[in-house]
Amino acid sequence: MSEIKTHFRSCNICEAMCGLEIKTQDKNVLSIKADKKDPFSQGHICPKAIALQDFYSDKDRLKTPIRRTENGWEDISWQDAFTEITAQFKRIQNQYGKNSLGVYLGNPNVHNMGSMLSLTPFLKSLDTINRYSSGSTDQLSHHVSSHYMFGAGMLLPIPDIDHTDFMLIIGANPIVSNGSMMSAPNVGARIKAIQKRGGKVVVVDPRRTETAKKADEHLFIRPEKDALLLLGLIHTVFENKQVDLGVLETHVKGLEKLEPIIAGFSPEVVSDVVGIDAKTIRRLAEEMANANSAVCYSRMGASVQSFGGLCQWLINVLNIITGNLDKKGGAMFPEPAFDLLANVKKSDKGTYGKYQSRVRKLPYYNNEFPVATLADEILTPGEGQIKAMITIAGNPVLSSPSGNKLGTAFESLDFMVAVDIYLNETTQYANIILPSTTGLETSQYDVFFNYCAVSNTAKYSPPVFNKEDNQRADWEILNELSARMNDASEKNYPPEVILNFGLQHGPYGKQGLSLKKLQDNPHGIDLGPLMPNLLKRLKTSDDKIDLAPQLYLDDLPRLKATLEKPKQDKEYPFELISRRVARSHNTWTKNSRRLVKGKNPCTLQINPEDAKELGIIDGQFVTVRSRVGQVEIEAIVDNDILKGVVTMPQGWGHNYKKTKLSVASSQPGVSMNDLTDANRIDELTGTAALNGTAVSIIVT
Ligand SMILES: Nc1nc2c(c(=O)[nH]1)N[C@H]1C(S)=C(S)[C@@H](COP(=O)(O)OP(=O)(O)OC[C@H]3O[C@@H](n4cnc5c(=O)[nH]c(N)nc54)[C@H](O)[C@@H]3O)O[C@H]1N2
Ligand SMILES: Nc1nc2c(c(=O)[nH]1)N[C@H]1C(S)=C(S)[C@@H](COP(=O)(O)OP(=O)(O)OC[C@H]3O[C@@H](n4cnc5c(=O)[nH]c(N)nc54)[C@H](O)[C@@H]3O)O[C@H]1N2
Ligand code: SF4
Ligand SMILES: [Mo]
Repeated sequence: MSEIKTHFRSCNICEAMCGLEIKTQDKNVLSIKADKKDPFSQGHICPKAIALQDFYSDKDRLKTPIRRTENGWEDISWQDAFTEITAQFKRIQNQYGKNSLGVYLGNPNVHNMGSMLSLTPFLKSLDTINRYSSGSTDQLSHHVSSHYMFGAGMLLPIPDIDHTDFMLIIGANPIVSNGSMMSAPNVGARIKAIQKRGGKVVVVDPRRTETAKKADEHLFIRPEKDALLLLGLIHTVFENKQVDLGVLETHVKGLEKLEPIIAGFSPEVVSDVVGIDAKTIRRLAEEMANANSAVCYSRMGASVQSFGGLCQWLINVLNIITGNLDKKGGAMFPEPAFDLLANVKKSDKGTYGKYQSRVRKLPYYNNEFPVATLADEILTPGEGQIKAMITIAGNPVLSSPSGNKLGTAFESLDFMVAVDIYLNETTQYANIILPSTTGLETSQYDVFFNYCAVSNTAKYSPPVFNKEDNQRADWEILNELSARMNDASEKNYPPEVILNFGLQHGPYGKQGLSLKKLQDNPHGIDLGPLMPNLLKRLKTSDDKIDLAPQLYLDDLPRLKATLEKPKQDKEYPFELISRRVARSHNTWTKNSRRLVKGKNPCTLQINPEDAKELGIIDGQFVTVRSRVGQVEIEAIVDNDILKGVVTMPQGWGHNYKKTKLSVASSQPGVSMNDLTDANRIDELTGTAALNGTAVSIIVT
């Protein structure tokens, strides 16, 4: 036995980036605990962190490339795998055109420094416009509003939760999710601190969530009505003559366009449809406008629904007109040490709206098409049809709308590759799977989520365990594929080289920040609280913040139409929304026995009045049916969910026979994305409308 070693690193499962203290001996993990000296997480971790050990030692995890044959999967060498993949991609692109190759990037890419720093040249080497990612089931509408209002999709306004006096949380459950587009370990303590300093937290959600229970006030809202609520709030601020742009006064344009358009959305007009009375909407607007500092913050419930684009715009508008943008305690802009905006030019329109998708004419934002139309692009014949795919760290068969149908589409491809750690619901359709190192075997600096962080810090984590000779990191796989697609002998730079260059040339480079400095400070370095900085960082060509970009104004009639009293949908009378649970992360963590032990949380929550009307008792199995599919699931009768709404967790459905997930498949649950409809999208941004699916409940 050799000596016991202590390692410090950031957890890279979710965006909270918690500092971990990991003790190892030889190839074994002895313990994973919170690193109390991490300046960002200050001793917080959640139950998922210990699963890093389980992923490391998971016997189901793939370690060598495998190829699907008529007799099942066989091991192949890395060389043979790379040779076959590039030959097939080139053959298909020669025969059917460059865009016949599609690529889907999943969420773990964003939590992986190597991938983040290798993807741009890799995607270029594929030379296809057919790019897709989990972004269009997630935060896309945030980037779109940042792009149109501030000039760059990565200028993301983040709630200054540690200094605010009033926090309005719409459609987010950070106590469980640990914050999203708000990297903030220990949200519970931060909410308590708001209350302790005399502030107030209000949660707006169709479910009385774990976060709502810690807040000062919870307001039930009907699904997908948040944009109307926001207009009611903005209307009130105008009517009360409380518009106050603060220091941004001379840098804001479009205010005059707002007043006339909000005229039709008074609290009295929207109240019935939203499900919150007009008096409360008025009070909320007043509380926000009167607070010393205030911030409206929203996430999945307000972005991944039919009006996600409008919601993110209106939230920015509300924060701006109450004087809370780029202000302490309001919505602020983190300034990360590795600067992704360094090369973004002012007036750079990027690829926003540059193309439309072939089949459904959906917009191309953030260099990609919406995943809601990926199956159409694979299944619809004609020039530009996708014939080959590569998925990288993604499981869209479980994560995207009508996911099971996307599986059928993958099955019809000429050739498919997956870069992944498991043989799972998506990768089962691949011809070749390239397994990468993961978690404790990788180095990490968070290139993306420092843009969402509630304070500025920097931390580098070397791998805890060296990879085995035959293993490859994601970035090595991507760089090898790029070189071969380009017929080049030179490879891209390794991530550490790019990171070091970026740190030295970034905003803290002059103060001596470098990779070496981070290596010398293994707990991470505190770079200070969020500071007002928008005016020096704005990327709009006229240096103005655009309060009323035309594309949002053009989308308002679609919202206005929903004010007509919605007819009761007799066939599908319930609205299905998603929820997250504490001991799971999206679709891929359920092969950890420690995370899934106990009662399966994949249940349908239904309001007691609805249950009574349908004759459903707690624990009974029911069929949930939507226009596109159906699942059987255990019903839990629960007062925390609004009448007429039902909720189930996202990320389940490990019931496919051809996967290799022995733990996950022993407790499979069902996939809510067999119910969500790829044709339901936010028409403005193309984001999937995963919340608000019309369903019926059938007692079996
Ligand atoms: N109904 C509904 N659907 C949703 C959501 C919802 O709220 N409701 N949420 C959406 C959101 S926010 C997101 S982000 C998406 C996520 O959508 P996806 O990104 O498609 O799904 P993940 O579960 O993150 O899949 C991650 C994949 O990466 C693999 N993997 C894990 N670690 C590594 C690694 O280190 N390297 C490599 N190469 N592979 C790895 C896993 O095995 C898995 O196959 O789901 C979305 N889908
Ligand atoms: N434990 C755990 N943590 C995670 C993840 C995980 O899978 N598990 N996934 C991570 C990822 S990838 C992400 S993107 C984040 C997401 O982080 P969050 O957005 O904070 O998490 P969700 O649970 O999706 O919260 C969405 C909330 O919106 C509500 N909602 C649904 N529809 C509507 C609506 O129409 N209007 C309103 N106002 N509310 C609505 C739901 O009831 C739910 O409470 O979580 C991250 N953290
Ligand atoms: S909150 Fe997120 S980053 Fe922190 S320990 Fe849990 S999974 Fe890891
Ligand atoms: Mo996400």
